[in-house]
Amino acid sequence: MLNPEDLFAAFDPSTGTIDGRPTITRHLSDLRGLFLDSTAFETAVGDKDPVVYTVASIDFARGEGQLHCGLGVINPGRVGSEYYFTKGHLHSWKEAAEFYIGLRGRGLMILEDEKSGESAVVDLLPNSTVYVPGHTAHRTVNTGDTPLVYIGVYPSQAGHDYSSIENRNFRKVVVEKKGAPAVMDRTDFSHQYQS
Ligand code: PAN
Ligand code: ZN
Repeated sequence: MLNPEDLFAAFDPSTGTIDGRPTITRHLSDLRGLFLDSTAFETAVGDKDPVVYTVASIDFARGEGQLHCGLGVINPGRVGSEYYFTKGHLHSWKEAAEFYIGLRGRGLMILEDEKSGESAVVDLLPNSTVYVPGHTAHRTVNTGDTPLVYIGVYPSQAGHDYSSIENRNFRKVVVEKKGAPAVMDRTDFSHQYQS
């Protein structure tokens, strides 16, 4: 059925909402265990447990060949020197690729091949796209001082597998160094925070 009311969706990049569609909110406490500095993390969670990001989604059509999309907004912020980021995931249907489209702010995507472990860190900027191939874990990082706003478009059957990332995390971290974002290997950092 080509019902214009179903096919059209208005979104607001300043609120991160899509009219009539659900939004999920991730607070800092939802990201426990993923940041390098657990002491800085607990201090930052504090009483207020700030919102790190929201995702509004359109999942109107389901089934083979159908698409879903998410409007993501990551607030600016850091835990210690590490910039705010999304949980990160693989798609449950491993073959599922995804297009990210940058709308506002500036950030990076950390991509990691699930088999080889090869990493790539790619700019996510307004008026640009990032292609996430299948079998690739992906995390989005806000390296700016304004909200990072983007859309992700993916097969309706993709699904989200968070558990492998929660267990092993990404090999690359994005930290502030002398006022600018720097991409480092996690292994170069983790020893600093082991008690
Ligand atoms: C995106 C992500 C969004 C939030 O819509 O779901 O950036 O990241 P997490 O799902 O890792 O919390 C996407 O990649 N969908 O497949
Ligand atoms: Zn995805």
